[in-house]
Amino acid sequence: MITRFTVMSPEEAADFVKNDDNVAFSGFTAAGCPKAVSAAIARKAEREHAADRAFRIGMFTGASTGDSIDGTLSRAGAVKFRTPYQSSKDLRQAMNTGAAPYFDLHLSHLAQMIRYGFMGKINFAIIEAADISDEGEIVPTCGVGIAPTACACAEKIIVELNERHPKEIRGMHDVYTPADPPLRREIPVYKPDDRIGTPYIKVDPSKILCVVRTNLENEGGAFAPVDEVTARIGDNVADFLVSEMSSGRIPASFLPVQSGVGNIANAVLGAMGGNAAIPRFEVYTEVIQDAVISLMKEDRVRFASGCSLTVSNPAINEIYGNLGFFKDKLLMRPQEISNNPEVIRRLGLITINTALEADIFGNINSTHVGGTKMMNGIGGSGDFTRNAYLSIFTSPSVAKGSKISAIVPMVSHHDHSEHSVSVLITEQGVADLRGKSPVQRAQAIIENCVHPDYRQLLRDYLKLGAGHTPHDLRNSFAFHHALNETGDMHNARFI
Ligand code: 0RQ
Repeated sequence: MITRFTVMSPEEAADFVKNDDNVAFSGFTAAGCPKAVSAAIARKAEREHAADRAFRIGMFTGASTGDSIDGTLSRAGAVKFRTPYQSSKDLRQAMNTGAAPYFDLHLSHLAQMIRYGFMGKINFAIIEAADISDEGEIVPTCGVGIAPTACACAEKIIVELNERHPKEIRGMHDVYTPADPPLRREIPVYKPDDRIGTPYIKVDPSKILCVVRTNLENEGGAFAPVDEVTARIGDNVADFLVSEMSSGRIPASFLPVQSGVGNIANAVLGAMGGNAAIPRFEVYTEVIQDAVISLMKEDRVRFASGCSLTVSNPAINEIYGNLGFFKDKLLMRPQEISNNPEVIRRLGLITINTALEADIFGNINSTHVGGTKMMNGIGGSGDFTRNAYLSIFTSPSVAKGSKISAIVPMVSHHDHSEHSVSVLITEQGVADLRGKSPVQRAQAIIENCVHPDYRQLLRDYLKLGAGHTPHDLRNSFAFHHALNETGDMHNARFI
């Protein structure tokens, strides 16, 4: 029950936010994000612009958001600055025309960068809550993100109290903020289900400007059904992991799994769960998706620690309707803990992320189409890949009706280097890159992962260069030139 805080409408709360302010939002993906106040800020921006007054804000989030943050504010032309990850069509367009400056960074870094003062002042934290006490204990909803640091560093806090989320989810979050250097100690997570913090974000109640009551459902979308390509990728990952267990390179008790976001990631987890040779496993990840919930019900996943419950609305309703079953199996942490390199290395994670483009030597582009246009951002893929026990990248071998080969001579943008990538898996097969020289890696990738349409072209490319990593710089981007000039990488020719 709220007794202490002033209740306001979204419009009244939004009115505190002024041109040029910096605002930090709770949540991670659309899960846990506020919706009403951000949409009201966008309407305020439209009114200000109509009156010929400037109105743009700096935006800090956990990861991507729902349409009520990135969609409404970018369509209103109200983005002064945005970090660290997004997946909105409208914001993407604004970023790629320069209308919305975007800083893409590893998700585990953002909260500490804010605390270090690297990112400037935060004027407002806008936090979606399932509950709030007079003492300033805020229970987040389905995603934590940077909310603890946002609350600690912001001058003022606006709380969106969303009645769709039951107060009884208190206990599903573990809020812990490491001390900053030189005082930082180890983060004492030794098992995925270790709890090290509080089940709420503790804030100074005097910083809470107001509470906005809402009853809005999550904005997350549904997943595409598994198709032939994603099913084959999933099976290839599961079969590879089984062979690693048989050879003793993964312990018989298995290791915790991190899996990226999207349809491929969902299909991979489904295939792992369906493979009887893989024992019941644990998940230590950032985004807990629908497949994890299904596998929990089938007793194939024992426990999942993440930063958000990025699940469809039927799945979230099922969790809330059956808290007795799910509450001790799901835990949400701030992203600087879910994605923490120290913890990832200690737990020995098997990490599975999706590439936009890979090159024959094992370098990965996760972010830029054609080397120039930002798709989403690096997200947590770098946090996990660089520190994994076993880092796997998956991708369909071709895109856009096979006019694009996902595997090219040289990546057009570089997010994950050959030094961090252990295994590449497409629907064609598996390239195990561990312990191989660049030429050996290229041979494994071309023969096992590349679509048959593009294999000969890439074999020919490999013969052109010399040196340890035999690139031929006149021809490294022949695939991309062919796509730009003819609309089809099949037309790539080497000079
Ligand atoms: O286009 O949307 O028009 O159909 O890219 O590709 O194959 O559907 O795969 O949705 O999993 O996205 C890397 C972007 C993959 C994502 C990326 C086109 C393709 C399609 C999407 P359409 P798919 P996904 C956890 C970890 C970085 C962050 C990360 C991502 C669209 O996984 O953002 O890993 N990763 N975070 O047709 C041009 C190519 C292409 C291409 C595919 N080579 N060139 N277009 N496409 N390959 C999550 C968080 O951190 C929160």
